Amino acid sequence: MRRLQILGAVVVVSLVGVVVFQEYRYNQLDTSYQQLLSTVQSYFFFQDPDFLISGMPNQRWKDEFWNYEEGSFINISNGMANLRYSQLDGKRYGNANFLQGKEPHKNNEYVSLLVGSTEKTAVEGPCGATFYKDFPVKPNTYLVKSRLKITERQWLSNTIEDTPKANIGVTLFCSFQKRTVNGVESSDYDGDTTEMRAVVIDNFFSSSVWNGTAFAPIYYKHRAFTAYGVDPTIVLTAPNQLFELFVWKEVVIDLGDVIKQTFDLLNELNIIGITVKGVQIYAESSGVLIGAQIDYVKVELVK
Ligand SMILES: [Ca+2]
Repeated sequence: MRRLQILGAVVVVSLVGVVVFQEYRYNQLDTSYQQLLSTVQSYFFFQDPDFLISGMPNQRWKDEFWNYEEGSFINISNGMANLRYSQLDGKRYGNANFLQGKEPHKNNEYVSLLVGSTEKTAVEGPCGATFYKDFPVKPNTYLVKSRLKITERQWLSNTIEDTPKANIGVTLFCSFQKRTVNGVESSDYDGDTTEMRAVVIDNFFSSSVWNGTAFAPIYYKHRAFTAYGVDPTIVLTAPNQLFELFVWKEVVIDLGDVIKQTFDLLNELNIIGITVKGVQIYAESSGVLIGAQIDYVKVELVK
């Protein structure tokens, strides 16, 4: 009997030992995986995230309009980016935006994004930063932070769906890598709009809808085809989005989570990687006048 008890105790101790060892091994694996990732993984960073260089376009940001309408403007002065977009008839969307890097389908590039394994070592690189579905970035380690204020928001007209909307945000323009019968193929990012060549990720710092009498915040999380018709657009609102007028707020976007959600929403397309090649910071609307002042839009890598 006593012998059996001793045997039992030995078995239990051994099992606990195995479990503890496995746990240790996984932690070791996790640590070495993270160490490997920290040397191999490249990240993108913005140039002049604090808007210290005035004038438009300047050496860092390019101003653009999508469907320019009267009363819209873009400028950078005194360390602030100012955006105003007015869409009068509610029949389309448009925006006022700042671009850095490369847009799809255009075969043009303004100022390249910074790319590297840390912000300190990042350099201007035309290739962009690639993220793989099977090698996720740890949550809360790779963030976009923007301090901004809504300076104007005014209903102008109803839209076809009677949902006038206004958004302020940052878009990531990405090429993608896909698994096909021939192996892994990269998308022809510069190609025309006859087929899907990019993944567009819209992250809203603020998204609001006119409900007939007042604006209300909305939280988006879906896939659409809004940007170029052929390219899927992932639409996400920041969890701590800004809604109130005239109030400064720092909005935080977890890029690791955004990239994970992007792969989830593209699941059936066999996309295994995305390469961020360009970014756009914008105020967009349909049937609404929207204005914003942005103090900074920076990328933070917490290691
Ligand atoms: Ca600033």
